[in-house]
Amino acid sequence: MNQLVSNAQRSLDRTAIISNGQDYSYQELLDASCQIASYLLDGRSDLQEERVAYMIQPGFDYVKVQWGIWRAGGIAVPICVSYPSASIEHVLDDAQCSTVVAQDEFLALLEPLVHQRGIRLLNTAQSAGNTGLLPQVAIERRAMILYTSGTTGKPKGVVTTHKNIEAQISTLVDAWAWSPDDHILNVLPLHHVHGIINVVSCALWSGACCQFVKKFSPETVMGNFLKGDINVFMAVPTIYHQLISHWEWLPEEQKTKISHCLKRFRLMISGSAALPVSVMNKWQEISGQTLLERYGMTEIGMAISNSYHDQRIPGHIGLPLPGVSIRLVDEENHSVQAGNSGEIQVKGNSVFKEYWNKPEVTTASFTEDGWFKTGDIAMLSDRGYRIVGRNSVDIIKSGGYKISALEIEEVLRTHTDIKDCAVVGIPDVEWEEVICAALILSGKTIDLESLKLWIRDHLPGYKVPRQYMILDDLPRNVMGKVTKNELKKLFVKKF
Ligand code: MCA
Ligand code: AMP
Repeated sequence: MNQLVSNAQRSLDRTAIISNGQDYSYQELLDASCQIASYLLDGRSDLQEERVAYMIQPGFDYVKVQWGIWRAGGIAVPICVSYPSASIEHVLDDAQCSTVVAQDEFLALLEPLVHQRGIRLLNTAQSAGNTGLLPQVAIERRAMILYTSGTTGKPKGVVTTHKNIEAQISTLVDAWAWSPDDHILNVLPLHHVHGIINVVSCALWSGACCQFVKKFSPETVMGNFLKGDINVFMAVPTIYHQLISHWEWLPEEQKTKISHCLKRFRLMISGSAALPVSVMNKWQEISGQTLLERYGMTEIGMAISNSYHDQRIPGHIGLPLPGVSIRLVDEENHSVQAGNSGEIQVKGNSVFKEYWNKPEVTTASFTEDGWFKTGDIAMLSDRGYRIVGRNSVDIIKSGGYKISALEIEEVLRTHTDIKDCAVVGIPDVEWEEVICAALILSGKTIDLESLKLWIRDHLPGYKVPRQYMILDDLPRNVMGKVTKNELKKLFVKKF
């Protein structure tokens, strides 16, 4: 049986989730997810790894559907709630989904898409009353597909099994000393590992309470902290940056109240992007909390973490988590000596099974002896691992999201006024990188305001370029390849 479900049976009366101002016990979560599972099965005995997509705001409904899919033997495919139609279509087609479960607010957007494809559309509100026998799902079976950007154009589906997910969760529960008395606030989107595994699943595995806000804002977060129940928080560096800016504008009395309340937290964690030392230090001043920085990736869950019990080193990501093997290698795949930089490669039960329907890409992402190649470059010293860069200039990190420059370029090139383009990320203290697009026009002019609206129909907001530059030609090397580092310099100079 799914370990999350069997753990929940030990905490039936405890509060599992708080969302929309309502408390839900573990018993209610088990009952509701059983009803969803039966509703999905509709008389069958097992979904046999059918892909079930779901578009649901963070909260109780999200978790009951995720657990319902797992309990029915399906593969859970979360869809980002801010995706435009084009991005949703990619997920539905690539994962070959048989069913979509959605809240009322998304039905109008989804109806034409599922209709064209003959996909079953279910409404979360209609599942009540169904219960039946649920299948035994072996832990080697596939459980989830998350879409992640890479160095190929469109996002790829990362498949994890129940066994991978259980390894990812249990390692963190031990390493970060989760307990049933914990109460965490989730502000993260639930189509990525950070929110799904580190926040929601670790809390529910531990019999703790997970509280949701629909969307992050510093005011909502601080307001919830001040109620005094929350004692664990996890976020990306951009969020800590925004919380700091908000705190700095508050009246002195309010600042003191918030700082006092933050000092009582058991644990605050930062990840998904490099935590600037200035943000770590400022947060320490405000909250008395030394942020625990850790490193992970959709394909591997969390791999490297600063210590819960010992010193946390600024600018460093720590040491491998228990059960995770790490090596740093040079371009010929030879291990590098301490003090030299190399690509991080990972092995362990938390490493994903495959990219959905992409056997060649899966094979190419592992070495012959089974190490997963992350594309991140790090260095090891007696202070732990430190990230020093990335293999590819085409991977951009902004707001904690991993974004493919190539995916944005492919979309821009379909615009009638654009002949060619190149997308880069330039450094920024709040967002880590800001997405910038250089355009070569097919005609004389382009209306940038209407381009910005047009692109929002094709990509979610977090993948939309923030700065544009019109050029006669892109900087290129003698081979004709665009020199993105030169382009970055042009943007840095201009903005
Ligand atoms: C939004 N804005 C931006 C960006 N996004 N500006 C520059 N770069 C961006 N990427 C601007 C908008 O233009 C707008 O400005 C203003 O910010 C607010 O926009 P909004 O869309 O409301 O932003 P937000 O919703 O407040 O988002 C900020 C956020 C969000 C909360 C930091 O990006 C977020 O939830 N990030 C977390 C992503 C995450 O969970 N990543 C984990 C994946 P204006 O008003 O002027 O238009 S990585 C992972 O899972 C691995 C395993 C790991 O290691 O964790
Ligand atoms: P994603 O594929 O969206 O899961 O993003 C994973 C990527 O985020 C990694 O490959 C790293 O490049 C980056 N990342 C995650 N945690 C950290 C961290 N603590 N410091 C620097 N980069 C990080």
